[in-house]
Amino acid sequence: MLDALQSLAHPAATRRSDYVAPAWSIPDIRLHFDLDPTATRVRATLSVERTAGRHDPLRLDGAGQALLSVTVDGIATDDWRIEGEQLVIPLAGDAHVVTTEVEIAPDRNTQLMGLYASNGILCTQCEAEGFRRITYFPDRPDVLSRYSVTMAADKLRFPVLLANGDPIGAGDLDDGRHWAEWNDPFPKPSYLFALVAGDLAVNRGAFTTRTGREVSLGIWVREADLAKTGHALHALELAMAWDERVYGRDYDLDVFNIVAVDDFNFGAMENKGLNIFNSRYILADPDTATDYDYDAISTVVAHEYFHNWSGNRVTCRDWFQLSLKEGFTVYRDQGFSADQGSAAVKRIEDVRTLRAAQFPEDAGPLAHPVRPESYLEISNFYTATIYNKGAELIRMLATMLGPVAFRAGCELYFDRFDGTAATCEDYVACMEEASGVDLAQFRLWYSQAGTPRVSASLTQQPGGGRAELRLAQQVPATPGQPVKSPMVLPLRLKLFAAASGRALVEEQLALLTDTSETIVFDGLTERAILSINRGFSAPVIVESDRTAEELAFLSAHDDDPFARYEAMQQLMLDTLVAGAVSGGHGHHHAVVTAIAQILADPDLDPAFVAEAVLLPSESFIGDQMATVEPDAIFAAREALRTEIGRQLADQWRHAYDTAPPEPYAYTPAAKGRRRVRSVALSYIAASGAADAASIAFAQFESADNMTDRQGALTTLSNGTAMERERALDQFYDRYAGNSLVLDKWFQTQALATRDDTAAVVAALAGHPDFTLANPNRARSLIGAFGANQRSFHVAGGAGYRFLADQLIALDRLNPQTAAKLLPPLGRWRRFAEDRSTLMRAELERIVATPGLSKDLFEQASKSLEG
Ligand code: B3K
Ligand code: ZN
Repeated sequence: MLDALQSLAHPAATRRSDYVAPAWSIPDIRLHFDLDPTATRVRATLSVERTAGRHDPLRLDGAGQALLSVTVDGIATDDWRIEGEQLVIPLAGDAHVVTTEVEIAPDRNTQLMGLYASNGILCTQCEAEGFRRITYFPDRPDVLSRYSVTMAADKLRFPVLLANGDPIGAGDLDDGRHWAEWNDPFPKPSYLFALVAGDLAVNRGAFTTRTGREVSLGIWVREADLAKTGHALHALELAMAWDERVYGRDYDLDVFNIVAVDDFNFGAMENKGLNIFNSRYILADPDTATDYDYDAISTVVAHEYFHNWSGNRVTCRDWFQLSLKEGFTVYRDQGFSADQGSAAVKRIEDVRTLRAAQFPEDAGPLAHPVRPESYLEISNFYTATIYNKGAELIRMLATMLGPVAFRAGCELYFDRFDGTAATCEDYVACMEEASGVDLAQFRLWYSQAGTPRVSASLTQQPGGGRAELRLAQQVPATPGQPVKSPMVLPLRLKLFAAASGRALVEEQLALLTDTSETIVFDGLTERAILSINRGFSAPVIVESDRTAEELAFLSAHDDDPFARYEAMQQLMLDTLVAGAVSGGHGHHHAVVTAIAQILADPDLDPAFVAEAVLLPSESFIGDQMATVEPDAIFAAREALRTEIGRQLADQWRHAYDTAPPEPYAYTPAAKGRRRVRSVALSYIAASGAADAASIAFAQFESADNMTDRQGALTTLSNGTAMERERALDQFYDRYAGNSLVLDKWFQTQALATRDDTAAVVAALAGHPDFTLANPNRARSLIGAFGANQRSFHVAGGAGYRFLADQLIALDRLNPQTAAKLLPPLGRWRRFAEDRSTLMRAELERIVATPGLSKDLFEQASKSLEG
């Protein structure tokens, strides 16, 4: 008992350097489930084989289950012991058959890891370490086994029984129960195991692979939701074809099933042949899902499908290699989504996500390399660094190697490591071998945390002529990594002529490998303007000395859409930071002019326009400041929004009216028009126009789709007009009982830019529809509030107390989800003392809470130290 308490107080770290290959392999496992929500019996029969030269006993991980029996080679034994979370069985020979029987209670599983119940559906989540909550097994990704699964359940309550692989048989039993058998021929680690039992309806599709395999596709949901599955099914078919075409990867089983459940800790899970999804990434119709939701569904469906190769066929040796599958798969889903619409807008969105989620992580107490060195709880490492920065690493490889060598490297990797558990190093080595490019320095991207800062300064002789570009890099210190080496930074750059706007130096790829380097451009005939890190070719922060006039030029003339967007953002940021620091107006005029130019450019894609005219978020502005001043940032941003709204009042009206409501269609063009309208509406409101609320309310009432309805609701909910309450009430009544849409109702209010948002959020936590038991709902209120910089940091610390109270309560139910919501409190060092003291006190209160999970303990204690 004492041991257990001590280990809770100081959970032990797992270190990458401690990796030891498994002592036993488990070529085959047979599982039998007697399913029942209150008491499920699981019998696991393992064929175990000793690794040559090893003498260890068999160690099986297990947690939260009652062990009923152990047999070895068919004979019951009590020659076993429990050590911590392991069942240890001494075995004399080199090969045995070990059977355990356990009992678990899915309906009491609030962590949503292992086998649990979601609205009457029994389902599983095993990544990373959930399988040990189902049965005793070496729950590590480098033990690959062939799974054969039988299950029995009440036929009325659970008419559909699914597992990984192919269906083998099914039948009735005497007592109102029935059974099914599934077989997965591909050896897989335990984290990819899945099972579902429930009353589900299916939307079926079919896909024929290039090699002629007929694959039956199925999207399984509650009967009432069947009409909302068409978009996901279509996305799946597109993703299957794309992976064949772009990566040469075919699907390998006869069935591919997806099940949607309402209670899910994250987006979705790539279990072999049986993906399980958070219903928000499957269900869509125009009345309930926004364009953003539709896009996210395509992306997540594609992502999980792509894992069939990058993750399942080639898996990870240990969890430190997580980015091997996640970074690569994000890169693959980004490519897929870019191919479905505007690649430029997709790139802008991806960079915005990186800057919103990953840059702050890399600059804060939880910073870690893309391949971490240690963890207390692996669930805490499903981060923006592993996923999004990891994807940027793959993108840099593709940029540096070029498309042909990159594709050859991917094929080499898939072929060489098919059916095995690989490492990030294996991937890089394949890229090196296929391209002949030396990637020694590139490997630092896997081991060094922190976002590199690049300073770029172009000096030129007056009137044109020779120009020198001085580049210097600095990688900041991060927790545990005080000193860094220079990295290789692939920077796409181009020079434009200031007067004529023509290209002075065509785009080139510069590799910055030293701390500082100078690139010389001779014989330039005009004054040059620098366009750098085009396409965001390296995930770095560029600090350049370009003037407002030069940025305005690039925002109007750069031929790389990302660079154009970026110049605009920089211009806005400079203005906003200056405004937040001094209260002044900075370059308001330059920003307004640049926006006017974008609005007047008839050749631009509306979706790009909508992105380009959006101001940087409050938190991103804060990231640029030595000390974050939430109120000053908010004030500066509102002042600029008002100015843009007023000075361009006619243009916004024009943009709003020339894209009049049209019958809903989910096409890139219609999506772009909706996006522009919603931005225009928000600027009309920002201008203080007297009729803004009535325009928004009219849009709210007449909209035939959720994008327009929610756009109007957002505008109203940020304001104080009486239409706000009417719209919120109508929205609530209309969607009562639709939990995904009610999440939007909570989220919109938690993100509102009103003075009373902190109080509104606290009251909403007591709303009858609020529950911490459903992760989507918890995120929609608590997660959104943590992202609302000004309201979360309301003077006096009410926001901090609220978050800490909620996290402590949530931790008792669902540690993984609680830990994910902690980071806003961890940024305390970035704030002035009045706030940082209060934030730290809440972190200390969390750490001191008795019975805290490893998950929340790790995040909170590291946030205090880092
Ligand atoms: N691989 C899963 C994530 C599992 C998270 C576990 N804490 C989904 C995905 O990234 O595709
Ligand atoms: Zn993934």
